[in-house]
Amino acid sequence: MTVDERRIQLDRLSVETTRPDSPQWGSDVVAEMLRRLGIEYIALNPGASYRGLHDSIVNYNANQAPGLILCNHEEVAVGVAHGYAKLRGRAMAAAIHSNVGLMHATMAIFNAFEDRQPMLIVGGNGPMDATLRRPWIDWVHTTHNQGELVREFVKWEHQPTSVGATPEALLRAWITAHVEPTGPVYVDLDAGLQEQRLDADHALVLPQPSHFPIPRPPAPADDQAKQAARWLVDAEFPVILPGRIAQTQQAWDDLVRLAELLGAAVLFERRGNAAFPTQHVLSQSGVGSQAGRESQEVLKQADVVLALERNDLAGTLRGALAPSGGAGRGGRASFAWPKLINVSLEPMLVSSWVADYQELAPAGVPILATPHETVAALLPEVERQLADDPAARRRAEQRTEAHRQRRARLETDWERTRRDVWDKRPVSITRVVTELRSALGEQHADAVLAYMPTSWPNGIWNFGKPGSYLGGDGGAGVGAGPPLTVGAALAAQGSGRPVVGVVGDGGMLMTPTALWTAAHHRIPALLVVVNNQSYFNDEEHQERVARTRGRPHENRWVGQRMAEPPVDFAALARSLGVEGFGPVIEPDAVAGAMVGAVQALNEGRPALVEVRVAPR
Ligand SMILES: Cc1ncc(C[n+]2csc(CCOP(=O)(O)OP(=O)(O)O)c2C)c(N)n1
Ligand SMILES: [Mg+2]
Repeated sequence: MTVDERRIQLDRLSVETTRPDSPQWGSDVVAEMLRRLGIEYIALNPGASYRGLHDSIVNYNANQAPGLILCNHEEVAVGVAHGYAKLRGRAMAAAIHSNVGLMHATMAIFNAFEDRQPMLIVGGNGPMDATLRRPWIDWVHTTHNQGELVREFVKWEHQPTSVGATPEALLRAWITAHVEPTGPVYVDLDAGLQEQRLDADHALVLPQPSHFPIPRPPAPADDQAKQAARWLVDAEFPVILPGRIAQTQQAWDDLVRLAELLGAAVLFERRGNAAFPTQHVLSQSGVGSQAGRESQEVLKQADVVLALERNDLAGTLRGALAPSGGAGRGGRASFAWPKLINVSLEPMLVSSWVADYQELAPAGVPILATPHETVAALLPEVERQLADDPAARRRAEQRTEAHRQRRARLETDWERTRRDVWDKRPVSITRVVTELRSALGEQHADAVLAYMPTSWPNGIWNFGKPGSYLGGDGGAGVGAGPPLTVGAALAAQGSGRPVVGVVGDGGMLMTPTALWTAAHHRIPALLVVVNNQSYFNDEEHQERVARTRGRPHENRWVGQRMAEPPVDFAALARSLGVEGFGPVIEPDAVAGAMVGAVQALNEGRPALVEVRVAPR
């Protein structure tokens, strides 16, 4: 039995409802629009501010298309929608209760915004008509300009002021979420309007979404594609930096072809999704913790860099090329930049609030288009120019040979590291990932890695097809891992692809109830907790500060360690209805736990494995 033979379970109604011919209440109109938009699921934590909509989803739409996915915290609900979008490339919805729910949701909305993932968030508010309010509670849960709470990190927020204006608001929100760069949008629904009875004689005409196709982003300009191709073909040492790229087979194959034509080094980055086979000879860094150093060696040689929606391009180059290694104290060190071709739609989403735009990169060819369309446009140009240039073809072949040799050296290093830590106690993360991979067997090739913890080994887990790694959480908000994994598993339904998230103990403790959602709806997600019993990332910060100040770094664990009392994650999982394995303490016991967990997954059940690991 494989994962795709089981179906995710939605709550089944106790009493069947008969759907009326047309919407009868304000919120029926919203439910009808959600259906017309083809939204599959709506993650929620309930609340009276949208009780009207809740009734319409259940008793008007019969809890189908979209179906409710019940979450125990709004951060989880939005995180699930985020994970779903990362794999599906399309939004689902989240329903969020008034101001209080929205406050819980903010962390996850920020992550989704920073990760440029589409999502439709519907919220409740009011009643805005004070005469309709219940005493006290409706007053504290009424906020004026509620969307201001998230305005700085959604693409659009709006509160329609009549039932008639609501369908277009929802349609505009949906379109806005899906126009590149994609992102979350928030539509706030006045409880008074949701609960307004509609006039039977004045039926609303609802828009047909198919009449409003999503506008496409601009195509790369011809002159820029030609110029970029010229630079790449003429280069001595071109380097490709993929980032967030459409996860289609076409985009994947095109990038492989471009890199092979050029004999260009390709450098992976964990914040971007899998876009190029990490086992390819041209893949010149690992995917793990050493990847930064390996990439820097390569970047030192680059004379032309092609960046494809790469997060923090300037910072990446500064880290490799500036004398101080990047981090400055006022005044930046200068260095010689390579020729930069920067393909990015980010200039269309510059924020006045968060400095996510990073340092400006001096790109001689800045291309405002999607990476996949740009690569598709570059291919015929590069082919044509190479056909006329035998010297350039020879250089590409020589580079490919040099890359092959370096790649073999990297693989030997990775293998040595793996052997060195294999039997270590506490268990190494390298061992955990290797055993997980082995337990997946042939399924590994199809696996979706939905989340990667702070530490990750090189050369063990290859990303070999679109969707094999979904990239970072966007905003580095700890706690994203569990809901992202569950959301990706929801999106993977029917694909036969096993979905795995490997998360830290600190992250797991922030959003453990994502497990209950997985159990309740039978969403087969596998969470592996690499438990170092600490917020270890921050122990490292405290150690550095103490050393800089000449103070005892041995105290770095104070206010960081979580060993007393030890958290039993397998028991936590079981209490939430998920099969729990562990805590695994002995290196030789890791394999058995992984095999058990993968079996549960293949039988359609979510599972969690806790392994007590060495900090790094
Ligand atoms: C919401 C949020 N709170 C705090 C932080 C600061 N922070 C960054 S990493 C980290 C530790 C995370 O612990 P864990 O998930 O166990 O990973 P480890 O560092 O131990 O590998 C913390 C607290 C953050 N990035 N986001
Ligand atoms: Mg930890």
